[in-house]
Amino acid sequence: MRLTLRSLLLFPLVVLLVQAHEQEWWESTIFYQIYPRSFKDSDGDGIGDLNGITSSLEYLKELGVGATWLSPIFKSPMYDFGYDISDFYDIQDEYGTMDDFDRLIAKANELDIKIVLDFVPNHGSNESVWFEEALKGHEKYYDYFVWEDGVVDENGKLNPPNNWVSVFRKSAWEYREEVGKYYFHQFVIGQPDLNYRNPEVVEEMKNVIRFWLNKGVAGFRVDAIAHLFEVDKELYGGKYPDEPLSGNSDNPDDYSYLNHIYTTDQQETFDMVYQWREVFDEFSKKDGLTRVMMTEAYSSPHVTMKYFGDGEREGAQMPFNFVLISDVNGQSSAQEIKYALDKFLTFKPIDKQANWVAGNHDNNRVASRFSPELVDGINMIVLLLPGIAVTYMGEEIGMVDGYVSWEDTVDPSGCNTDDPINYWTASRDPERTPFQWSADVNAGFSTAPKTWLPVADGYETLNVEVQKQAAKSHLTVYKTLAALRKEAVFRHGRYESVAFNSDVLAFRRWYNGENYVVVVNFRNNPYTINLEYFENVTGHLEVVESSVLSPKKTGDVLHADHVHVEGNEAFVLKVAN
Ligand SMILES: *[C@@H]1O[C@H](CO)[C@@H](O)[C@H](O)[C@H]1NC(C)=O
Ligand SMILES: *[C@@H]1O[C@H](CO)[C@@H](O)[C@H](O)[C@H]1NC(C)=O
Ligand SMILES: [Ca+2]
Ligand SMILES: [Ca+2]
Repeated sequence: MRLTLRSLLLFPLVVLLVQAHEQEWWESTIFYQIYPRSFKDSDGDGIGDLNGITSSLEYLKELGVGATWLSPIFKSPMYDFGYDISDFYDIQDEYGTMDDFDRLIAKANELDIKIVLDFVPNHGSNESVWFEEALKGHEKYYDYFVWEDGVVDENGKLNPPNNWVSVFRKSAWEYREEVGKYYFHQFVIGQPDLNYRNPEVVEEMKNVIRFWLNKGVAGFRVDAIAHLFEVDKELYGGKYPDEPLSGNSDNPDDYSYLNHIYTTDQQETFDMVYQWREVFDEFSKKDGLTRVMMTEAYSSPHVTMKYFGDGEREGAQMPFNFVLISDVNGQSSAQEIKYALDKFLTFKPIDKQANWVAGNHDNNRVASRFSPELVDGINMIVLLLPGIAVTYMGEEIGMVDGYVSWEDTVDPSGCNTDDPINYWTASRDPERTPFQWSADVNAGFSTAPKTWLPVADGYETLNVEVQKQAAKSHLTVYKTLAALRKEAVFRHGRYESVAFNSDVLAFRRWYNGENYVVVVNFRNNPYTINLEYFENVTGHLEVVESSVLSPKKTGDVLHADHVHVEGNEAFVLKVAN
């Protein structure tokens, strides 16, 4: 029997109806991250906006994506491009109006695409009403922030309260004459930390969650969660203690200079996540739709797993699994990649779902961190491993990091290096360049004379339109994978993997007699491998999909005992039996 893709797609549906347990919407979908500033500009000011997103939702539907999470769209002076929120209950003008937002939700509902927003609980903005009122001595709002007295040295000079350093370098304390105190900011100066030891802050931020859930959002991605609580200074005589030196840097301005034992991963943070989950569940109980929480923390597996819950209380459904970003890159061997992939699966609670994230607005793009040839291979891993897939916009077409000159650099993480030569190692602008829709001016992103960040070189050939028309492209491969992962074998099937050598990784998914093998070669060396290593993988294997440069075509038949793998090739095989 010659298996066609169509029969592959239809047959397991029958099995699914008979055997599979119900999965909720979020368990089997792809979450597509949109960085709104760079996705689609509807009014020609060079900045992406809500109407741009609304008009592009059909594209997400075509991709096979069921949910999108949007980086912040709230009112902000933009010192950290929207992660410094001055009004948590309103939309930033340049992104649109509340009516635009309501239209976005309506259109998304029509297309059955869930909208997830970014919740930025750790800090507000120094240009918010809350902070302005605090500076005026309004007690309620003064207590919304974290204040501390400075330390006067022997020369009579006022210094910050302690050695704490901002993630974006230099002291995490900023003096305000109005109140004669320093406020604490884990990120930029414009992002004063909120004081979670104040119950009014806790309630206010729960109200923020309620406000947007009431507007119809399906959940939140929670920003910078590890930084939520600082140590309780009452345990240290009422003064925040210095953090110990890490030995990893000689420069006291560097974040890596200290071990952040008092400003990250505090126990109270997990409790707050569980409290937020209770708020989510208030809504789920009302209408039966589960609201999803994803938490952003680049932590050890032990710490990451605490976000799921503590066995009694539930937390986030998706503590982000960043191994493909933080543990491996284009230099990694197949063994190291296997080790990284196994990590989350090994540590996660047995009844929870894994999730896979290979890119986001804070990290270099897959094509740049690995290589352009590996884009399809990484997408196969993200979309076909057990668990939830997360795709950063542009990874489906293999966008590369854009070149952004020092003069054009706007990301505070780049600017704060004060280093016109090496700024690019810290800047996040390269992965935030405008989405590449077409070969038109500004890659079809905007009609403006100048866009907020320059469009990446090469967009004339690397864009959605070109890849849609191509017989085979990253985009067509991605769509096949997105369809494939809807099958029972990828939703419910078991998983095993092996590094055949330092370059080639293969994994198998199987369920109810269905049997698939995915092979990724991370180097430009060809091999012949024997896939009979895997139990029940024998005889004929049919090619279901292969990477763009692969000579293998869908429908080609291979023999399990000698499968030739080209350099940098990746493919999905189905055991034909
Ligand atoms: C807020 O902080 C930013 C730095 O992040 C600074 O440039 C700006 O002047 C501050 N605004 C006020 C009103 O203090
Ligand atoms: C191999 O196939 C047999 C027969 O279909 C099945 O009973 C067994 O569970 C399979 N084993 C694995 C590891 O897939
Ligand atoms: Ca715009
Ligand atoms: Ca904090």
